[in-house]
Amino acid sequence: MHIIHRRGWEIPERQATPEHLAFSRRAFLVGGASAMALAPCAANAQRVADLAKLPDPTANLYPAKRNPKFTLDRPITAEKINDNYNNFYEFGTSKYIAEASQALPIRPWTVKIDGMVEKPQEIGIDDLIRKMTIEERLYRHRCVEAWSMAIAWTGFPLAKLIDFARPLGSAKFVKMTTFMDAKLAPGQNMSWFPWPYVEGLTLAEAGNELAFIATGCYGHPLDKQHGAPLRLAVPWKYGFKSIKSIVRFSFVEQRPKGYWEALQSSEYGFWANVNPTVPHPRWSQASEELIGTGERRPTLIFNGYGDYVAGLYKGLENERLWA
Ligand SMILES: Nc1nc2c(c(=O)[nH]1)N[C@H]1C(S)=C(S)[C@@H](COP(=O)(O)O)O[C@H]1N2
Ligand SMILES: [Mo]
Repeated sequence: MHIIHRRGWEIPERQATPEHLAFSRRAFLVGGASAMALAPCAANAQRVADLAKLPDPTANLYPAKRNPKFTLDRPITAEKINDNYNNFYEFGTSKYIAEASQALPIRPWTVKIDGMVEKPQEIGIDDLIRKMTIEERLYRHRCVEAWSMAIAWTGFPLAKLIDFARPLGSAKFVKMTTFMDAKLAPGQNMSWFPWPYVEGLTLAEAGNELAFIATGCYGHPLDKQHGAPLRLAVPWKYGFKSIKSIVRFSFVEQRPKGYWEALQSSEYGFWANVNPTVPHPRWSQASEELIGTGERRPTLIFNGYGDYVAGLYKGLENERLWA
């Protein structure tokens, strides 16, 4: 049966509203026993830590120099807590997918760059990382479920990857896609979810200096549960925009439909910007719980990053900009 394992840092049920809950009944009816098999099991933190220590060909690049421009208004979330509280539906709908996600092989890992580009190409992750200069940045992360963390990411600006991709003038959006392998990722057998996970940004958003490709966190290569070997970090948007374990960047003319938008467009749209005054249809977005400390804080518009990004949305007042 579905057993809830709660630890000290977890948010009480009444405050945590899973992104997918509207589907749980349908999921139950469609998925039956297989959905039950995905019920959370307690992550074995030690085993996860040991697996994460396997050699990584880019390990000598870490820790990278911290970029002092990106500061926090709160302490960094303890790594142990962050490592054991994740959203990664490919490995199940609970927060305890850390152990299951270790099944993902992250080498070799090929990134495909295609669509409206001068020349479509494929590049191995280690070649890609070594073409970039990686740096550390401290970013806030605000999940649409009203919890937040503060993370030391390492990586490079998405703008650098776009320079490398050389998109054509006709490209308007970058569409990113996660790996697809239902044999490795049991969540991908849940056929009512729109696999593979996809997210998109306008090229203006993607070129903003905050849009970051994380290849590491907490001073070492990325852990699998965080979306190794490369994931997006767009801290002014709700967490679901920050797609994990990316295998493809496509430059396209049409606005891509993201995973959550495809699942439930009445709750999740394309822009997904953070705004405390616009509630999610099923709960308030006014405040957030800091995972690890239990502190509750008011949520800030654009998650506090308005100075960087508010200008991107001028003239789009008729769009649904907020989750
Ligand atoms: N491929 C993929 N990317 C994903 C998700 C997912 O389920 N699959 N979940 C998103 C959501 S809802 C959040 S809040 C963040 C969580 O990132 P974290 O586990 O590193 O905190 O990842 C985002 N990226
Ligand atoms: Mo999220």
